[in-house]
Amino acid sequence: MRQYLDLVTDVLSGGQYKPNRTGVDTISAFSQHYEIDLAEGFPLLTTKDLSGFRWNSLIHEFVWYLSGEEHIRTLREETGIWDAWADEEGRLDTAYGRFWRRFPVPEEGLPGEAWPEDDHRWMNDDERTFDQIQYVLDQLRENPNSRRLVVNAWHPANAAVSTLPPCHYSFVFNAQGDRLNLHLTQRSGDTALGIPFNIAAYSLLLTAVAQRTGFEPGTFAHTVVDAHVYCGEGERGAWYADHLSGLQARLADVSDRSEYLDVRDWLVESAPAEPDDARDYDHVPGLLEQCSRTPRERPTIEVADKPLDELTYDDIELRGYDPAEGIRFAVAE
Ligand code: THF
Repeated sequence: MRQYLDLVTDVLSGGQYKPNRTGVDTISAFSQHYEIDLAEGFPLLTTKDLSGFRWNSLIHEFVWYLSGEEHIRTLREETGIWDAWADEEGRLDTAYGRFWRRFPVPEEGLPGEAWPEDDHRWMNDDERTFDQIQYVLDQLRENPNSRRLVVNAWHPANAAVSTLPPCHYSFVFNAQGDRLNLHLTQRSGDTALGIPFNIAAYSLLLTAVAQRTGFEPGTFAHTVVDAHVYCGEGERGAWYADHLSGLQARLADVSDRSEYLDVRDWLVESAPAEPDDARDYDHVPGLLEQCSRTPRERPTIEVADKPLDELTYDDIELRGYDPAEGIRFAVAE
């Protein structure tokens, strides 16, 4: 997919060196945006292999989002990708589904303020919470031209105290003719690891919601406010502070994909070794290799015809996926 490789090269070519809370430094760029037409196939990257254990993580994460759970006790039996941010009991502040399906509603508002009663159709039983996904599904059937089909995972008070507030925190469905589109806003995006997962998960959500409301899956649009590439810890990360302009001059001279490999080789020879050989916290070499690869034809996806809430791992089938080799990147915590 051209859009993803363009994002990678835009961040590397136009980004700035930026240390952050994780201790793994980044090359970071502001306000990146792209659009992917799902009519051209399902946007699972073909320039690296996301099948096997990665697909397993991705689909179980998707099912977990829809579950509305505020913990990862079920998810962590299938994948470890969220373990670092949960406590021992599996509780997690970044529980997307908790906010998608059970967004907290005040007990009572100020005089004149409108809030739903306990028995309102989108209020959950036995708690003052609101089901944003059910609201969207019902509105798309009853009022498809609505411009209020927003699902919001950002709760300001929770975000202020959370260990990791939601990264992809708000999305909007928008129907145009028989096509249903989705626009996702993300405050912070790990270009190598998280973004390929996010593209796939929200494209799957758009496909599943469109299928259930009588639309064709349309465009997935993605805005990433801080799009970054992790570039290593310690001396390795700090090396980029002084050498980013050299890297960017070399990237500006690339005229053919294969030359990204020359830039990678220069980098691997010039930069100090990573402190821990077992960890690939510097994502730049792997991403340069990925940029040297030509995107292949997109796969397609089949979602079983059953209610959204009943979907399980086995209900999502990927067809015709022929990716290049996988690439290892270590996740910064
Ligand atoms: N923190 C950082 N630094 N990057 C992220 O992508 C990220 N997330 C979530 C929360 N914090 C984050 C967690 N999601 C992988 C993928 C998604 C994650 C975390 C980690 C990951 O390591 N993917 C491997 C496969 C690992 C596996 O399947 O076990 C890969 O190669 O893709 C972004 O939402």
